[in-house]
Amino acid sequence: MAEQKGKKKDPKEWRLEIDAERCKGCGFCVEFCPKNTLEMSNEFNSKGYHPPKVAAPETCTYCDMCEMVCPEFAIYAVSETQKKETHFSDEYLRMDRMPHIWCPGCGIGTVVNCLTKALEEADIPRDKTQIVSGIGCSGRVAGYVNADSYHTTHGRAIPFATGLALAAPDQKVIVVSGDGDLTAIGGNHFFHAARRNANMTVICINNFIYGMTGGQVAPTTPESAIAITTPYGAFDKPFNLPFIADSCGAEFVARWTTYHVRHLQNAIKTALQKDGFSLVEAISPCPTLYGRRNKLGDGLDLMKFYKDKSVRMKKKEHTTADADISYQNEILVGNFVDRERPSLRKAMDESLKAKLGDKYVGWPVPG
Ligand SMILES: Cc1ncc(C[n+]2csc(CCOP(=O)(O)OP(=O)(O)O)c2C)c(N)n1
Ligand code: SF4
Ligand code: SF4
Repeated sequence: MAEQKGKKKDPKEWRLEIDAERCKGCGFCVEFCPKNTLEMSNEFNSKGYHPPKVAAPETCTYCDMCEMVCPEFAIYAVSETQKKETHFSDEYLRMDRMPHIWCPGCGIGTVVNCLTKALEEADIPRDKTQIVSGIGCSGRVAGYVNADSYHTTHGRAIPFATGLALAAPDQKVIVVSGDGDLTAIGGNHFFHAARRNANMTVICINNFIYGMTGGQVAPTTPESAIAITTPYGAFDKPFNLPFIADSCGAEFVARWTTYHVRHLQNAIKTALQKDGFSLVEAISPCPTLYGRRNKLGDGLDLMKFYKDKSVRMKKKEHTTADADISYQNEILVGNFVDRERPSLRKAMDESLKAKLGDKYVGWPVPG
């Protein structure tokens, strides 16, 4: 990928490529193109979806918005002079496993784009990247990333990642998992990893529901939302994940939605540059089990909702305590916390070195 970073792209050198067979017709690219370059075609691909088409190529500024937002990695800019022939995520993913399992209009693929772009921009090579996931639709991310990746047991991504980060300090350990996996069965681990400032970046894909198992209520389901286990509406107060991570002492805490692809990518990049515990919550559509059951429309409708209802955090006005989410109300987004404190590994090394002196053998272990 020899493309020059940060330079405005010359439209004469670039064109858009659409892989119609990869497309599941979600319409994200058409809706979120700032230049109205794209429109949905009337053609069907072999799976029965309508892919987009480039209706007005002369309007395209090659801003990459469509490439970032497309959860199927199906639309991308190419340039012979800039030697870019594939989607930017191709390098980081096991493309032989595509199409992925995620439903049309699911936001998980969009979060994956933000992660791969952040890895590229943070200059973290694939052989220094460790991806750990738990179980769930979001938990399947580990299987698609073309790096060392681990699909662990339900709720146990964080303890697995803690061991990995302590044993291999030269690696960047990244947990990508769902809100149910991380904060219900895995909740205890989540608090303690933040408290201990364990060396990892956690990306929590929060779709407000247990997706993979059929739409049961989760600790993040907003009050009154319908889930299969709360047919008259959820009645528990949901977790405010940024507030929990902040209170436990995380070094970096952010929340964005899959509509905010640039901010999400930048937040992940900042998180990756932290040594200790960082949390990026990515609010993401689950049209199949949250959207449909609550009659909120498809993935595109949920994305439009994020666009309309997201409120940027203002440092002077808001803290993470204001980041509660209630049903169909405003969603506070932003980079909430950025602080420095010794990571788990540093604290452990310093404490043991002070107690044991030369008897303490740190990493790398000689021989
Ligand atoms: C010990 C155990 N309990 C329950 C399950 C069933 N299970 C698998 S995924 C899942 C929920 C996943 O929800 P979430 O983490 O929100 O991810 P999503 O599917 O929404 O991305 C559950 C309950 C399991 N696999 N193992
Ligand atoms: S690159 Fe940007 S301007 Fe061009 S079609 Fe995609 S979103 Fe629109
Ligand atoms: S069930 Fe929901 S979270 Fe799972 S792939 Fe489908 S839309 Fe995505």
